[in-house]
Amino acid sequence: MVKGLLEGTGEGDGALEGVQEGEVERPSHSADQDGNWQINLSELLRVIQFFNFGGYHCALPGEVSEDGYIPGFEGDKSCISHGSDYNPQDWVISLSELLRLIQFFNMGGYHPCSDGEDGYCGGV
Ligand SMILES: [Ca+2]
Repeated sequence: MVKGLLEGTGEGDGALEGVQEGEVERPSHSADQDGNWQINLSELLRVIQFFNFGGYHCALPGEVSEDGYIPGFEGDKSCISHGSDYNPQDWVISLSELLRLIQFFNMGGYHPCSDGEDGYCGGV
């Protein structure tokens, strides 16, 4: 069965590269709560909140959260991490990670791009 799968996909490495470099439909940024490909002030302030709290964690069922996360490092971390937490992904929003989002805010928008350090590029 494994042999059949390998033969079916042809060159394994090529298939993987295709997925990484192709036009992958990327969902909007976690910080972009209304999904309009723009970071507005309230969305930016939310991530500044995570920054100020020294981390964030997943909101569990029953916990009230506008975006599925709760400020503060201590807590559940079984959900998908926030899009602003990528360098490194450590449940802490560093200053450089925050500045990245401020860049999107200042540029009036962002879009998916494979060249972006976080999978996005600034600008509409
Ligand atoms: Ca981080």
